[in-house]
Amino acid sequence: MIWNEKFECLPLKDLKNIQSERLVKTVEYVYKNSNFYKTNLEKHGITPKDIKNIDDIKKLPMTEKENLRDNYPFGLFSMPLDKIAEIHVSSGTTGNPTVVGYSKEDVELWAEVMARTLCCAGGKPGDMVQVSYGYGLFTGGLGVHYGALKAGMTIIPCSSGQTQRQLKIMQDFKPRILTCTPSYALFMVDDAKEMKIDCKKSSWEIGLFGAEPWSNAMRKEIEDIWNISATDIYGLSEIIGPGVAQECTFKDGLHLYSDVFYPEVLDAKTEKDTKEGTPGVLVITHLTKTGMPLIRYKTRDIVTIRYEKCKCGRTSPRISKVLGRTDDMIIVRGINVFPSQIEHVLLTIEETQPHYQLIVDREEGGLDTLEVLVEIKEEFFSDEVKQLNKISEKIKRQIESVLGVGVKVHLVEPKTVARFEGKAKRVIDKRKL
Ligand code: DLL
Repeated sequence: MIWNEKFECLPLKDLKNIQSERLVKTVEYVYKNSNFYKTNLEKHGITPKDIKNIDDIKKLPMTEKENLRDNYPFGLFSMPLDKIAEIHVSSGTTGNPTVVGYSKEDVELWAEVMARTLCCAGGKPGDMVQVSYGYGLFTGGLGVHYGALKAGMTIIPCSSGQTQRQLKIMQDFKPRILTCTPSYALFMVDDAKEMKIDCKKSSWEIGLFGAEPWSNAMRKEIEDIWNISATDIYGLSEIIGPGVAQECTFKDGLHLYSDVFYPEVLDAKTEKDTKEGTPGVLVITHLTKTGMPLIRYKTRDIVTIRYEKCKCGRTSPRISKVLGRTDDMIIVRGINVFPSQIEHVLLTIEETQPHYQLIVDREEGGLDTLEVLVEIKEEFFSDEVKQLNKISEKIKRQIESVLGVGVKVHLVEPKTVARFEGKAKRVIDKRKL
């Protein structure tokens, strides 16, 4: 089912007209309501009069994650705080996290794009949805929740964790749709076996899996184990959360709702449009948001884009699965982790050197593990296990409180972590993503 046929199947010419109209309005809006954008546009010698149609988007400066961080917490809001309806936070690099503000209309937009998303994956009103993304500052849980409510579905707001309870709910309530990270979909298998559940007989027919990179090989594994149609859902907090792009049942690229989020895929160096099908950085402009609209926001996700109409009838452009990042962010159990956050912690601990390496792996059950190798300073290195354990416990506690994800800390002797003359290779990712 197509939730909003009018907008999802717009003839391309009409789509372009709508994008043009909306871009003109958005630029006028941010110029009037956001000090950040007024200053930034003026700095680039641009006024709203210069923007007459969607092609003029190329005249506008980019917005970067640093702009959000430097204007922490509310500096990018285009609305007084008392008109903001909801705030979400995602992890940033060192220091401040990224804060996102939604107006009431933005929350309504979120529900709309997530209703489109759930139907795009094969859902329909009346379906029961098990929401196993985390509820809270992370956008996953609430995003799916709003969309399911709008689409007239029955919501089971499980949030993440308590796997055996999740599985009992699946058996007893028989939800048709499961939404969680792909690694959690695999992680649940061990518990299911313990509970003597025949995974192939699960009630789930459709899964919306995202928030972290995953491969087609992993899709096949999940589909075989759970007897489910596993689809890819993409989004990021800065744009809206989940609900930016979603695979339809043909699973041939993710439909990006370009009547509300205008995508560009640009060469990382030249910042010119890449050829269709050639990887580049996904840059997105909000066309209708009011709480915190962003102009040409660099997502740092690398994708390809195609504009041909899909067999499902939708005309929105399709992006590929995320192929990589232009920065060093890694995603561990659905949580965004920047190596610099760990470095920052290590610099505050007197017994350690800021020489470290992160080893990411995936256990057989699908759970990601993050191991931190840390060099200890010469003067603190000792043969006393108790002493070393105390230090590694301290490091573990501090890193975990910053990242919000469990880590294993492994102390190593001075001068044993590899040194790099150029760009340090801090992360060894052994997962087959
Ligand atoms: O992960 C929003 C989300 C929730 C998407 C639930 C899908 C499902 P953030 O925490 O801000 O938001 O992280 C955004 O996660 O820039 C990508 O690098 C990565 N990401 C999100 N979806 C996918 C996906 C949510 N399907 C960052 N494949 C993005 C690969 C993904 N990476």
